[in-house]
Amino acid sequence: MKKQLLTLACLSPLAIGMASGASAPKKNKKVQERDLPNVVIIYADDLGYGDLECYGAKGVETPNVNRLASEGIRFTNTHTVAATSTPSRYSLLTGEYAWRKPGTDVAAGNAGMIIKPGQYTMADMFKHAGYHTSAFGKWHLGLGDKTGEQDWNAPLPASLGDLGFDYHYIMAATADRVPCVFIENGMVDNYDPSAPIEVSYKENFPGEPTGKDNPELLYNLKSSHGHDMAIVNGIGRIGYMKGGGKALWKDENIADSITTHAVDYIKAHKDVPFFMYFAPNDVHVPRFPHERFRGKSTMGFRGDAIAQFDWSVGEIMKTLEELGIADNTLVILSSDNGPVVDDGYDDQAEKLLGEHRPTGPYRGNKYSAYEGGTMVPAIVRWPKRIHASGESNVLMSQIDWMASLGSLIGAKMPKGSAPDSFNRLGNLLGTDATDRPWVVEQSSNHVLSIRTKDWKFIEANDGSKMITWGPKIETGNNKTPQLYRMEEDLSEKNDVAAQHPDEVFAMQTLLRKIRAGKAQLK
Ligand code: NG6
Ligand code: CA
Repeated sequence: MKKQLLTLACLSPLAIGMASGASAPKKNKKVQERDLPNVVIIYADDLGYGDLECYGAKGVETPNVNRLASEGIRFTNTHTVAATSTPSRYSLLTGEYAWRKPGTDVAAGNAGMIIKPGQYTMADMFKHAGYHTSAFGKWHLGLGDKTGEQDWNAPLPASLGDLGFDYHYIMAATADRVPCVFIENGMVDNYDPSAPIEVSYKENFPGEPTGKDNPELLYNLKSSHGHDMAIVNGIGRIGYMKGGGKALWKDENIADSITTHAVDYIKAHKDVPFFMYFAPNDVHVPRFPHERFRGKSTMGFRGDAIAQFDWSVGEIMKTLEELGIADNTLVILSSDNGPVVDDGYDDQAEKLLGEHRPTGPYRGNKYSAYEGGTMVPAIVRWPKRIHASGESNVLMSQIDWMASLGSLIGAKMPKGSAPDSFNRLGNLLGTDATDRPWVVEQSSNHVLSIRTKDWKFIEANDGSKMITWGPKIETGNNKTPQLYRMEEDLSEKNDVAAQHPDEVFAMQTLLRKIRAGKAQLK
């Protein structure tokens, strides 16, 4: 590859721009452009394996994602680490299985930082390799140094800047959790001094309405389960909140806000290598897409949110193309966990589903130990290196993306960092079709499964068969270990554990080794 020295000093700060409030890249003499690509990870929320047109979606068009797939590689056997957001994101960004680390379950909006500043993150990795680094959209990994003690009216004492991100414009947790404001570089964006912000996950603030007591105020979306605490923008939330004023988001504008900031960031950093973690809110609840996407699908707001997600992808790609940097930008598109249809709001998603199958052929959903919980779409495009467009059914886990990208950019990973992440760059770039020998999947109640190309093993657990607190979802729990033959039984219908005791034993032994951190990949 051509090696060229890039002197950042010659770039004028104005050229780099501050349009999105992003800080200008620091002058760093060590920064060399080794013809390395920009790296953009587009990480959707709750987008299922079957939710994109190029993965068989019905009733919604996703032309921008389809194009990405047709110009790159469409993966058909990619797994998240967990069936919910916080643990999946933790694992993606640290290369450590979340189940090794207490406190990585679905986080409240006032959780303190789950990744500690001393921990080596994917952002650190890119930053140390000379990249400018950024995060947009859903965070859900805690902010500030202490849970519940953040002062949202002042700069947060700890935020993404301490984890290697040079710039961030994020939501603290999810759209259904307070605080309902964007955070830019550790401070509430568009802060309104006339409406100081208070947040509690324990008790309401005197005089504030709640979804539970004032359902008549839920003028935008009613809740189907939970989501009955603070009311913001006519929608019930998880957690209590007071104030916010003009800083409060309007759900219909979330995709626009996130996408616009990301586009501005790309424009401002077109001349330096950048890493962007772009994490849209779509298609997580509350689904309340902008008017211009309403009716774009036959499925109501859930399908319309998929169309909105596709639009965001299109804006990012269009920007890269217009700036002439798309060819040398590695774009990875995926999701944080499987899909859920009714996740607590009365948005008619179930009624209007029609023939659409959010999990494709897979059983279970978000939260579940079945494949529907962790099987997700994955698309990789990098015209400069990936010429053959096509499809790959290589068995892949997101846990490996940190080490793989590290290898691509020649990162020096400190000892002990990304302990569960293996360099499988060839899988990602389509030059090596060797399957990962196994991947581990974590359900929402911490049941671990092992998936190989041929088998699926779910460890024994005596929890309930169905989620007990709202969504009508099979957990995958069973008092005895389950074993499925994935080649002939994609939808995990026939448990063959009793017929294959040796295989069950082998899987249990392997899982024990993995838990002990002693399972190496061959
Ligand atoms: C659940 C929420 C659900 C969603 C999920 C986390 C209720 C009733 N349900 O507890 O709506 O927020 O947590 O989703 O509160 S995730 O994709 O961020 O992991
Ligand atoms: Ca999610």
